[in-house]
Amino acid sequence: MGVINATPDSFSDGGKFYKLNHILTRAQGLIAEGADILDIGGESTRPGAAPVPLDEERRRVLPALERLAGGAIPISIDTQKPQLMREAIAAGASMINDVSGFRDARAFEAVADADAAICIMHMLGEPRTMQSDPRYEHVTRDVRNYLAERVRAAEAAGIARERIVIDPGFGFGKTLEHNLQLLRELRQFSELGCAVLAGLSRKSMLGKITGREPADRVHASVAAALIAVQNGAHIVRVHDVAATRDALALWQALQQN
Ligand code: HH2
Repeated sequence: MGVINATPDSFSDGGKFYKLNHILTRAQGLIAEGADILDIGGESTRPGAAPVPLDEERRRVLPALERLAGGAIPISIDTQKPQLMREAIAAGASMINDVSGFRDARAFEAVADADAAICIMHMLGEPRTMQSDPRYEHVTRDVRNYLAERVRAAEAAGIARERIVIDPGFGFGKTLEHNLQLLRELRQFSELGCAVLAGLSRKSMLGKITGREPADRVHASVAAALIAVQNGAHIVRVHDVAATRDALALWQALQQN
């Protein structure tokens, strides 16, 4: 899954792909690099980010979605707003990716009648405060229990399990130790019977380990994606598609021979 941040303030690629023509060029580039899905988001979720009003978020993502939907690959829309979820599905989105785990009481309802996939991610608290002293009893068990409960709630709202992707939410209310433990124990999430998505690309945990800035975290990001796939991830959300594909091609070749 290739990332497109249609935002002026994302931590990872800081406003480079904000304008429609930049988004479309970026999309073409990621498709050429071999992305299987594109994830377009109009609201930065970096720690401390300010919320974006519906109108502004809509203006950032819908024109791009309208141009890209029905094209070479499926489009995912990264949003927490039920109204935008509905509009995105009507405009042809194949997946709704909600970093708040469909926390809004109207969120499951907004997607239930469609056949789009949904990605339920775990986040402790909210972006503004999530990195201030996050605590768990046992991070993998706690996040897994949360996701299991959200999957049950989604099914109760009429969303078939085949449509549901789960994501432990690396960096969302987690310390470096929490993130490392989740990566180490990622396979426990596949046991829930849903596809597992992992987003580690350029995140601050990689900065803490390598001492590098987001744009220079490509090598660590590729390693992280490879480890995630080895540990059972079905989808990896990445900024550097070509490099990740090459690493995964080697892993796949090993599986087949
Ligand atoms: N991470 C980010 C945003 N959306 N969605 C899922 N499912 N999983 C993730 O790990 C995830 C996500 C944050 O990364 P990025 O989009 O690069 O930055 P920003 O939120 O600052 O735009």
